Order: sequence, then C-alpha cells, then structure tokens
Amino acid sequence: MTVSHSAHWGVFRAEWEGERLRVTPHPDDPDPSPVLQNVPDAVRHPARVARPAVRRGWWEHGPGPSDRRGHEEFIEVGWDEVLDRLAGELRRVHTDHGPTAVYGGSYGWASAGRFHHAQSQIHRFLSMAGGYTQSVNTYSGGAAEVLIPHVLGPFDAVTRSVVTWDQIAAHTDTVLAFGGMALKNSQIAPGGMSRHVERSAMAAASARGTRFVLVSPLRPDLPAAVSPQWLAPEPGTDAALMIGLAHTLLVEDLHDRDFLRDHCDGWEAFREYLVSGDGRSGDHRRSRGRDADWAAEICGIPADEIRSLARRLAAGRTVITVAQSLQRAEHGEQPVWAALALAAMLGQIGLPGGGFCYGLGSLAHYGRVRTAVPVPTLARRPNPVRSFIPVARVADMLLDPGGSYAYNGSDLTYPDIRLVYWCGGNPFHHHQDLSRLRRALARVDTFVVHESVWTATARHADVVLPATTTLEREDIGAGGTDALVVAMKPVAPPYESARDDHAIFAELAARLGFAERFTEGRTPREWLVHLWERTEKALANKGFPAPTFEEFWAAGEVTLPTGPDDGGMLATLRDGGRLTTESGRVQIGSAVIASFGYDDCPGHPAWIPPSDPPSARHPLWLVSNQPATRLHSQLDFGATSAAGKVDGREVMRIHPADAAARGIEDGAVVRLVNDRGACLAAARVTDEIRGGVVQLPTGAWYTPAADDDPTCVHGNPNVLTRDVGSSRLAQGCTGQLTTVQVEAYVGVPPAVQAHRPPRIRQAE
Ligand SMILES: Nc1nc2c(c(=O)[nH]1)N[C@H]1C(S)=C(S)[C@@H](COP(=O)(O)OP(=O)(O)OC[C@H]3O[C@@H](n4cnc5c(=O)[nH]c(N)nc54)[C@H](O)[C@@H]3O)O[C@H]1N2
Ligand SMILES: Nc1nc2c(c(=O)[nH]1)N[C@H]1C(S)=C(S)[C@@H](COP(=O)(O)OP(=O)(O)OC[C@H]3O[C@@H](n4cnc5c(=O)[nH]c(N)nc54)[C@H](O)[C@@H]3O)O[C@H]1N2
Ligand SMILES: [Mo]
Repeated sequence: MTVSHSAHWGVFRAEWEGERLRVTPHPDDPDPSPVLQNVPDAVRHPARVARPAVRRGWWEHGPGPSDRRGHEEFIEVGWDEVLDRLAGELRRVHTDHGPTAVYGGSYGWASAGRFHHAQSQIHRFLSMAGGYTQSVNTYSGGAAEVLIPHVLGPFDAVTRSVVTWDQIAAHTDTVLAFGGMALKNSQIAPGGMSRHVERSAMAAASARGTRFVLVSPLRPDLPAAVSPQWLAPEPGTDAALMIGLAHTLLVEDLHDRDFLRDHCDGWEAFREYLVSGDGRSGDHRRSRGRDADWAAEICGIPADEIRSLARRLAAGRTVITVAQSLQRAEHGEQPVWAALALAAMLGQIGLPGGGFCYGLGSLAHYGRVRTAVPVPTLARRPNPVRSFIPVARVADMLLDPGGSYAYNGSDLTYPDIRLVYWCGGNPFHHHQDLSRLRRALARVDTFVVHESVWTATARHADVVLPATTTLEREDIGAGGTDALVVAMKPVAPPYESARDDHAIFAELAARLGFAERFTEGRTPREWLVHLWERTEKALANKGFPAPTFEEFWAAGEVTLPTGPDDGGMLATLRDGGRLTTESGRVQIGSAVIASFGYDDCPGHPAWIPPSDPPSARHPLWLVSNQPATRLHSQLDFGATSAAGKVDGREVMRIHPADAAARGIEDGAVVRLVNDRGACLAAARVTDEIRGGVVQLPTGAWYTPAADDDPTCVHGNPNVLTRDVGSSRLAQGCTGQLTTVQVEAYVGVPPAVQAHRPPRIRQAE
C-alpha cells in the first residue's frame, strides 16, 4: 500500500518493496529534494533507540551533578519503572527548587506533523506540570528576531510573504543576495513543502533579464544557471560593504530623499555616521567618511566594484536580501540593519519585487503567500511562570546560575536549573563549543531526552526515552505557506518499544495527577479530527469548500486556498500605513536601541570589527553552514547524507592556495583546530570558495575520539565554534563563523563509528 507523508524536506509517497521502503516525491513537486532518500534508513537503523535506557550512575545513585554524562554505560529498564522514577524526580525538583529549576528549552526542529510535534507536546506538558524555564527566539534568526521588530515590524509579518518569487520573476532587475540563496537551503520548510519553486523562479527571472549578484564566500550559494556576479568579501564584513555602498548612494545623490523623509526615521544619525570620521585619520575634518575605499580595506572587494554596484542598484528595481547566516554571527544585527538602511535609501521598500528581504531562499517558506485559512496546529498553553533565556544562552545559564546578563534593554538573571528536559531537538548538533556544553550539562541533577536515535545528546542524558518517528504514527502535515495539507499515514509499527512523545507525556501526566487535562480525553486520532475542525470551520466561514476530516483523510491531501500576493504590510507603508516601530516608520536609526547604551549594538547600523579575527595561530575563517545532504543532524546515517561523506567523514572545502600551503591534497584527512577543540574532516580542494576560508557544514554527529579525547573524528564543526551572543541586544547564536587552523592529518585516521548505540546493559 502506498501512503502519503510529509517531512521538512518535502511531501512524499512511501511504500514497502520487500524489506526496503521506497520513497518517491509528490508528483507535483517540480524540484524534489535529494534529502528524501535519507528516509528509508530511518525505520530500522541500528542507531534507533529500542528501549528506555538510563545512565547507570543516575539509576544506581540517584540524581546529581556528574561528569560521567556521555561516558558511562546505559541500563535498559521497563517503561513503568522509568516513568515512576522520572515522575518522582519532576516532583522532587518542583517541591525543592520550584518550577523555574526545570529547563524545557528543548529547542529543535523535530519532525513534520502538527499534533505529534515534539515542541508542542513538551511545552504543553511542562506548562501543565506547573511551569518551567523556557527559551525564546531561535538558533536560525536569533539576532534578526529581536532587531527587526524594533526597526521594521513583527518578524513574521515583514519577513514572510512580502517580496515573493512571483514578484521577482515578474519585476526585479537586480537581486543583491548577501549570503546567497542556495538551492540546498530552500529544500527545507518546517512542516513540509509539496512544491519547491526556487530553482524555476530564479531561472524565469534570469531569462527575463534579472541580474543576480551573489555576495558570499561560496560560489554555490546561488545556482550557476542564473550566471550570478560573484563577490566574495571577507566573512563577517558585509556590514562594512553595505555601508560603503550606502556612502556611494549618498555622495552620488542616488538616494531617494522623499522616501527617507516620508517613510523613515533616524536617517540623520546614519547619514552622519556615513560621512563622519572613519577611524583612519585622527583629523575628523580630513576624513572622507566611510566611503567605498574605507569599505574596500575592510571587506576586500575593490572600491570601484563597490561604486559600480551601488550605481547598478539605483538603476532599476532592486531587491536586497540577507541570508540568515549573516546574522548568526558576532554583531549579526548589523548586516541585517545595514541592508535595510540600504534598501530604504533606494526607496523601493513596498514596491513589487523591490526593497528588503530577510532570509529569502534560506527556507522554502520565504517568498510565498500564506494560506488563506490557518492550518491545523496544537495550540500553545501559557507557561504559568515567567522565566526564560534567549535560546542560545543555554550553556551560560547552566554554568552561571544567578549570573546577570543584558538582553534587549533588560538586565536579566540566570535561573538555577536542576533538571533539563529535551524532546525534539539536538543541542549537541545546534549549540556552539561542545566541550563547554558538556561541562554545562554535567552540573544539573537530571537530564532527560526523548529521542528516536542515539544522537550525542541522547548519549549525554541520564534518561533516554525511545520516541517513534513520523513513519510510525498518523498525523497532519502542514506548513502555512504551502497550500497542501497532508494526511500523514504510518508505514511501520513503532520500532521495538518506542512510544509517541504524546503517549509518554500522557503517562507522566497520569503519575503527576493531570492526565485528563493533558489528553482532554481524546485519543490521538480524535486530536487530529479536533485540529482539522478549526481549518474546516475557517474554510466554511470564508465560503471555500470545507471537507470534513473523513473526506480529508480518505483523499490523503487537501489543497487550501492561498492569500493575495499583495506585498503584505510593507506595501501599505507607501499608502500612508504605519508600521509597529517606535516612530511608525522604517527605523534607519533607533532612539530606543540607542537608549540601551550597548556599544556592541549602537543606535544605527554600524561596522563593528570582530573580536576574534583571523590570527597567526588561527588564520582561516571557518564557515559552518547548513548541510546540503540532510536537515541538520537528522538522518545523518541516511543514503544521501552518507554519500556526501568520504570514508564516513564529513567534507571540508578549502581553496587550492590554502591547501597547497599546507600540503593538503583532495580527499585527504585534515584536522581543524582552535583553542576550543579539534575535529577531523576529509578535504575537498575547490576554487569555488574564497581564499582564506574553509567550509565544514553542520550535522555530522559529534563523535569524540576517546573518553579522554574530545576531538570529533566525524567532523562536527561545533567543537570549534564560539559560544558567545551576537550582542547584548539579541544574544543570538553566532555559530556560523569562527577562526581555525587546518593541517594535514598524520598517521592512520581513526575509523568513524558515529551511528552506533552506546554501551547498553540489560537490567539485572
Ligand atoms: N555551527 C553552527 N551551528 C548551528 C547552525 C549554524 O549555522 N552553524 N545553525 C543553527 C540552526 S539555524 C538551527 S535551526 C539548529 C538546528 O538544531 P536542531 O533543530 O536541534 O537540529 P536537528 O538535527 O533538526 O534536531 C532535531 C532532533 O529531533 C529528533 N526528532 C525528530 N523527530 C522527533 C520526534 O518526533 N520526537 C522526538 N522526541 N525527537 C524527534 C531528531 O532525531 C533530531 O535529533 O542548529 C543551529 N546550529
Ligand atoms: N539542506 C538544508 N537546508 C536547510 C537546513 C539544513 O539543515 N539543510 N536548515 C534550514 C534552517 S533551520 C535554516 S535557519 C536555514 C538557514 O539559512 P542560512 O543561515 O542562510 O543558511 P547557511 O547555509 O547556514 O548560510 C548560507 C550561506 O551564507 C554564506 N555565508 C556565511 N558567512 C557569511 C558572511 O559572513 N557573509 C556572507 N555574505 N555570506 C556568508 C555561506 O557561504 C552559506 O552557504 O536553512 C534551512 N535550510
Ligand atoms: Mo534554523
């Protein structure tokens, strides 16, 4: 039997051919993702967690700090035993330390499917259990999520559904893409995507005459088919390049004075910054300001190229887009804000196919119109306690209870965490400086993880509860910008004794006395019917055909109507509409941000040099970007992901000159090292990367060489990245860039055994 299913990388059909699961893309998908072919291995891979497992020390000696996490063997125990112990531990922590001592940040992408969505389940459970310390913002856009509401408007409203692919194909003359719009990235959309349109939209625009300018250290960040102009500035210097472009627009009188006067606020402060002292000369009056020559010195793009690019931007309909990667870095707020200022100077914000975009092409959700009715989702419950951290500050919190830090104009204090509960995420994938994360997690009393597979996070836990995958349960797949809603049907029974996250939480809720509130007396199927009803009612209210759940389920999918492609809230700005910012206009400067007094995020876009630039010891920039062959760490053992490795090791790209200087040959094993750690990788020598930069994607499961050697033999770049916030404004993740040395590996490289379970013993 063929069933329909949805994953973050696409909608697909699955059916068994003997022992092998055959997975084929949705027939209407014009550009399906190769990541789909990781799925067949997910059902019965040896990396699956088969039974509840507990760290021996925790089971035998009880909760408490331990540096044995990640080193000790596990004991398999029965479901009832482990749930009894865990319920007791939750009760103990609540009674002795209060609800804020539980960290349910639990950040992570989990899987498609709206009801069994792991984040929704854990947050519902922990809210009902009395509350918890939660996380705010994401690793994806942490800096932009705080900045953009100050300077433009609500993050979702002004980033999604404003400039669409259709508009670009029809109207845009120049697309200036900082960080590119890599097709590898737009394979992905949370909840699922039935039609990947980016490749064809870019091709259609290019065929009409749109010119694409790629600003990135990596040439593949825009498809070669659109013949982009490739500018490769030094990583982390985009804000300087943008300021140089802005200076040219100003001094050549190419800026839109009317737009700046009518729709912007704070222009004067930025203008003054452009023309005033640049730090090169002590004499303020002799300075030419932050002009193209100033920018060229910082970013490495010749000044005449900067000037001619500025002229081109002003010569037609231009859209400026900033990939999320630029803000996942120290001072990551600045390139986003500077790009907005540049777009404001061009005066095209709110025009079709023009103005400013955040993240276009970095996820398939951007650049599309939304569905006209809400898709089914499990509603969030309010957390009864107010305790939160910006998500990427997790290790700081665990290492420094009671410590204070600044965030978005407030001074906050880290809570004292005793129990960490993770469900649907992988901090040993997403967090920076993994040795530090290990030390941080050693300090808590109890670390609980629900996982389907033995990730490094599961291996570092005290209690590992085996979760089903979407392939083993029914659910509704929907994203909100893709019109298709998918009836996700199981293709396999639960693996060994795995259970649904919902079922695990329901069992714990029963032990803690709130089962009825948690389940509301519904079976999972009844929940699906309940979630569908909201969409069904919204369809009926708007006069659209409104299939019942039974009709939807029998059909396997339903196509929802979509909203108009009208430019959203930025288009209304031009007709006198007001934004939700402090002045109601675009904030080129912000008195509010200035009032916070942060020198790492002043009151207007600025160039702030990195605090850890390349040095004699660590001369290379490391770009650790999203992997082309999988979503983050998910299904790293799958066929597509495995095919991208060499002898099971992740591939690092390096420029021929940098390779030759180090005696590194294509395919050789290399060691990347800095003060935080080291990892191995396989070298790919290519001139598609800027000199002085190496690139190693995220997602290889962290695999330490030995108990006493944290070198990752598999190629996880987060052993190297720095665990610091973007600035005091947003405290966002800065994992994208760091500096390293790279050397040829001498000797026989250790074999990679990343996807094996840890040592597990049956309980006596
Ligand atoms: N150096 C560096 N680091 C980065 C980034 C970077 O650019 N550079 N990017 C960052 C970004 S943008 C992001 S979004 C994060 C991503 O970080 P994560 O979202 O944490 O990464 P995933 O690998 O998607 O982790 C999801 C985990 O959930 C598990 N899972 C899937 N479905 C279920 C389920 O139904 N139930 C349960 N219990 N578990 C499930 C999967 O097996 C997997 O281990 O990484 C960040 N880290
Ligand atoms: N295949 C695949 N696609 C994904 C994901 C995945 O795991 N796999 N993850 C998804 C998620 S959660 C997110 S948030 C998005 C993230 O979207 P992004 O953050 O935009 O994606 P990245 O691939 O990390 O970075 C994009 C490109 O930016 C370039 N870059 C890095 N540093 C700089 C710099 O300083 N300046 C300039 N100009 N360019 C720079 C790099 O060459 C990199 O390839 O991707 C999504 N798409
Ligand atoms: Mo992300």
